[in-house]
Amino acid sequence: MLYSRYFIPTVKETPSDAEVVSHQLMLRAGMIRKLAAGIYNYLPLGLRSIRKFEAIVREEMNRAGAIEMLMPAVQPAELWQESGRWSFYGKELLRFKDRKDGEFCMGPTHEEVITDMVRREIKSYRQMPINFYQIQTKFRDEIRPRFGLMRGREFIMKDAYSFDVDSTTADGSYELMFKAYMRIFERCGLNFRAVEADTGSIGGSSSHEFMVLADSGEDAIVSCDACRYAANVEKAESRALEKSVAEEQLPLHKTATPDMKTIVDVAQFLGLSTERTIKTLIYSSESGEHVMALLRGDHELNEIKLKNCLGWDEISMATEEDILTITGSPIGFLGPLGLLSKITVIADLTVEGMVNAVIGANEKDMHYVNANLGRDVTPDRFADLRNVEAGDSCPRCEKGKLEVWRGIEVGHVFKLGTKYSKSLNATYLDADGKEQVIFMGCYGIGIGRTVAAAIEQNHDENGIIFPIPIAPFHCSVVALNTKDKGVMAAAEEMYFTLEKLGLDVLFDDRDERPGVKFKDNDLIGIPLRIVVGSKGLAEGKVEVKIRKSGEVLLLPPEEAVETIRLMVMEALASTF
Ligand code: 9G3
Repeated sequence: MLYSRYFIPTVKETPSDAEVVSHQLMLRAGMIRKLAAGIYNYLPLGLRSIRKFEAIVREEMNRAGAIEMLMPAVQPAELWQESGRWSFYGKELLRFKDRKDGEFCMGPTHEEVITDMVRREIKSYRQMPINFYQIQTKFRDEIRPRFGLMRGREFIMKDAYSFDVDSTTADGSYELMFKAYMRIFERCGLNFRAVEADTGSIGGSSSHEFMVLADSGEDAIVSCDACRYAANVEKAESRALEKSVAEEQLPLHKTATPDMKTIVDVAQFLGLSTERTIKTLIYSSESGEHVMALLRGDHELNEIKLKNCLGWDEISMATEEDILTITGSPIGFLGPLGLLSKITVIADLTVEGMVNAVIGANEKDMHYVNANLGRDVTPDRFADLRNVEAGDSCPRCEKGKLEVWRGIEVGHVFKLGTKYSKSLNATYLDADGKEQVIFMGCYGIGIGRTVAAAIEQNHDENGIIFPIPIAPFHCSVVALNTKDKGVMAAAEEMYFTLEKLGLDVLFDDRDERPGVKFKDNDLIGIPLRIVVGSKGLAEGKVEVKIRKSGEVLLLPPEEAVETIRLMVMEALASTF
């Protein structure tokens, strides 16, 4: 491709409303341009990278036996009413009416659509397992779209759906997709983790998220430094911390803690560490149920774990008036003593081992010291309620320690079970002619988000450093002075030779100063570069520059071509 005939509107200054590096660089490199909040034009350079990643996804999905199709972006409300999700989702589901006043939505995902197709076409056990996938535009009306393609409202997703006769073969389909995802993200040269994840509102029995590690990631994940355990913090299991030294239980004693509302104030006031305190939180369900959660003062409640252990759909902190009604106490002095008959009390596993703890007395400005669960109050149950922290021991191998990372979710795979096949009555006849419900799985990859995540992980102060497999071009050929016929002839010769070898080459034939060309080529992140200049040519040499390492090789043109070809082929060889 000739740079002078292409369209790469690079920009020097960093856009003010771009908060993360990938958003800044994708704008500056002329890869995307915003049309509206969370809605982007994919400019030519951005589209080339998106298409490269899609090709890798297609290759691995096809290799796993999935079959590509394409579903509509516009979906009829009736299907969502059948699945019960039309009323479940709020403003995030973009709804509209057609000319006949029919209700539709812009598809945020396609469980209903694919299940509707399958319930009409798949009627026998002989037709399964089968897995359909598409690469298609989705719309989710996020409240706060930001970070460019990382959290857009309209975005490209690869979504796949597997259909099986039972949960065992469904597990097999899940495993196939899991392995395909590992290959996809490895082939892109990304540093990622597959982590156990919460299934969220989608339902189903289990799920894994694929997280690209990056400090700008919105998710927190943990991984064990000894075994392969890794989980989203939302789901990561924590162990009861070793019991505090066995000390004798002292008599319960109520003490004044004037205006000491926070755990830290109370602990400081009493000259104790927050580890000796128990914090009391009250949560409510949408249906008006309440629960009291007890945690060690220095731990954080994981609301998803609390919601899951209660089996609630939604969860929120109780209002001040609810708290006053239930406990008679203002916030900051809450505790379970004397309230067992009024509210369910669930304590985190670590609280069980605490001795002589400080806890709210359900009275303004009063706390108990030397509270001992089991003696002074017995919670209704103990559960894993807290967020794991770095340094916690691994819940799987016991000897490893957990490390916390920030991650960008680029993929999510779910075991759906019969959640959609039941509500949409997608059944099949088994070998005995008996009607059975189909078992499903669903598997998503954010296409644009993965390209953005790759940039988050691969950039420096000069711009993007594309991994070769998803680079818009493998190599650029920069002619230093386009006025010099010898230089242009040699540069064109290398450009055509590399193109004929099947490489994607950007020939920077612009009549621009070398500095401008180098800055642009650094910014747009082309991984390899050949620089042709009259001085070098006089010595029969050209420069090969490797963007990632900054290494510069001085080689004869033929050798330069061969070196580049080998580097690209090596990077593209799918390592499986
Ligand atoms: C909606 C809206 C937003 C949503 C959903 C539905 C997320 C929704 C979960 C999934 C699960 C999997 C197939 C590909 C992989 C992910 N946000 N989810 O169902 F109506 Cl507005 O999409 N779907």
